[in-house]
Amino acid sequence: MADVVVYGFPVSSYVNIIRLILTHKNVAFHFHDLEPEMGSAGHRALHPFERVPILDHGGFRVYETTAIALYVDEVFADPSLQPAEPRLRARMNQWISSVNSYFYPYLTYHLGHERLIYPALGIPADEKVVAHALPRIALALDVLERELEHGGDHLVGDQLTLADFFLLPTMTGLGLIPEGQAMLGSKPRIANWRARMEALPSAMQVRAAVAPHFGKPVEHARRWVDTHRPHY
Ligand SMILES: N[C@@H](CCC(=O)N[C@@H](CS)C(=O)NCC(=O)O)C(=O)O
Repeated sequence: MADVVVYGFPVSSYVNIIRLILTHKNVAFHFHDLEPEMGSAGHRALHPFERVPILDHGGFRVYETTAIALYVDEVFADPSLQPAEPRLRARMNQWISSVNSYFYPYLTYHLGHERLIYPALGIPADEKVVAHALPRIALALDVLERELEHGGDHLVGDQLTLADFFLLPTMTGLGLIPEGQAMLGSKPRIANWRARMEALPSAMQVRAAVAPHFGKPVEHARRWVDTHRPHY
C-alpha cells in the first residue's frame, strides 16, 4: 500500500485538483477509484458527506479539497505552491474560494452535469439549469480575463500556486462543452493561461490518466437527478 492514497472517481474536478498538486510535487500516490463504492457505508466511513476527494497519508485521513491541498503543500515542501507574502497568499485564497463559490457550481455542477454527465447516462439535459448557469459562467470568465490582464502568467502574478491547480480541472471541463468553447473563444488571456497550465508535465500526466474516462458514464451520478439537480 502506498503511503499516500487519493480516493475519488476519475473525472471529478476536485479529485483532479489533488492529483495535479501531488503530481506537480513529485509525490508518489495510489489512486483508489471509489466509483463502485460511492454512497456506500465504506464511502461514508471515509467522507461522512459522501463526496470526494479523500486523502490518506500514512493512516492520517482528511477530506475537503482545500484542507487536503494546504496539508499536501505543507507536508511535501518542494516546490511550494503558496506565496510567502501575506497579501499574495490572500489573493491565492481569494481565487480558491472563488473557484469553490463562483466557478465550480456553474461550470461543473450545472453546465458540466447537464452537458456531459447526464447525456452519457442517457438522461436528457435540463435546459433551465443550463440557462441559469450561462450568464453566471460569462461573469466568472469576464472576471478571470480581466484579472489576468492586470497580472502575470498565473492567477497570482508570476508564481504558480495552488489557485492555478484549483481552477484548471474546471476550465478543462468547460473546454469540452460547445457553449464553453464559444465563450472561451473571446478570452485570449484565459486561453494563454490554459495553454501554459496544460503544458506543465504534471498537467499532461494527470490528463493522460483522466482522458480515457471523458464521455464514459459515471454510474453513481444517476442519483444526482434526485439528490443534486437544481430546480428552476
Ligand atoms: N466541498 C467539497 C466538494 C467536493 C465535491 O463536490 N466533489 C464532487 C466531485 S467533483 C463529489 O464528490 N461528487 C459526488 C457526489 O456528489 O455524489 C471539497 O472541497 O472537497
